[in-house]
Amino acid sequence: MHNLYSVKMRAAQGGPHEAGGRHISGAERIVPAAEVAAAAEMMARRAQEHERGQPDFINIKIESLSGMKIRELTSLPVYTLRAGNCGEGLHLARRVLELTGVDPEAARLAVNCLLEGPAACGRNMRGAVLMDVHTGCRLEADADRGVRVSYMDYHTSAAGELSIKLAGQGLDNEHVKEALCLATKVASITSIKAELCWSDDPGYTTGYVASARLGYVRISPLKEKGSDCGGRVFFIDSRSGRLMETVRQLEKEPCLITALGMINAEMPYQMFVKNISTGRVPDYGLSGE
Ligand code: WAQ
Ligand code: MG
Repeated sequence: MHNLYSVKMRAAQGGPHEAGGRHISGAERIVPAAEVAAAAEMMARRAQEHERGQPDFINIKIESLSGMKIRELTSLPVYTLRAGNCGEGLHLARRVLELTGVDPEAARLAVNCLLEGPAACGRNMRGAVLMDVHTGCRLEADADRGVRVSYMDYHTSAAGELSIKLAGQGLDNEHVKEALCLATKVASITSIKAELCWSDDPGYTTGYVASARLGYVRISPLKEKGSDCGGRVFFIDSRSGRLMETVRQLEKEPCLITALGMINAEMPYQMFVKNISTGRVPDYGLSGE
């Protein structure tokens, strides 16, 4: 795995993001030199066809990763839980966050933060909120931008296999593949205990809670159809004293997914709890279930 390039795209409406433009779309890949041009072309098209609107600013950045150490990861195991409505979905999300060790009050604050729009400017953030796992205090330096996770992708062979496995569950779409990649990188950083996410795309109502202990737990629905509020919260133990290092890893450390975890069929919450308490995942925090 040498001679790899990072290809990134971000698109906005009403000017560049840094000049206050509204975020439309973003994407990134890590590809061999021969695939750089095709990846860039695909991203330009994707930005122009996004359901959030027509961008008037598209930035495509291409960088060589030559000489950089690239971490190889196995994707988190995927679970899917179904809720009767958003309220029930958000309740499930809080329970799963608590199973990962997030303080119940911090879990409540995180859900409210995404419901209200996490950015200080009242819009969605481009990146994620960093929240203390015990106190629910926000730790990110810039509350409008948040922390952007970057430099992650699937190795070509893993990407092909993933599409086939996801298709078996009717899940072979870009939202799932990209979110699983991001969540796998985030969960691999030991100072991060959990993540909560739902999309800002109005048509996409499934969200997830992820952690290294529990896996990638999809919950559907987490928001009403038509709503363009969405975001991500990463829970970090700030007592670890590794805030700056964690942000650097999230933003800069290249990771490639080279192997895949299980893709499970949809299951009821109780079965999920049983599955994780009897599987290879430690039963941390599961007492009383
Ligand atoms: N780093 C940090 N935060 C990000 C990043 C990133 N690279 N990309 C997006 N975000 C934040 C930002 O606040 C967005 O508004 C928000 O997340 C949602 O981004 O299994 O599609 O790309 O069915 O709209 C989850 C469920 C889909 C997938 C998530 O997120 C499934 C999704 P989106
Ligand atoms: Mg989006």
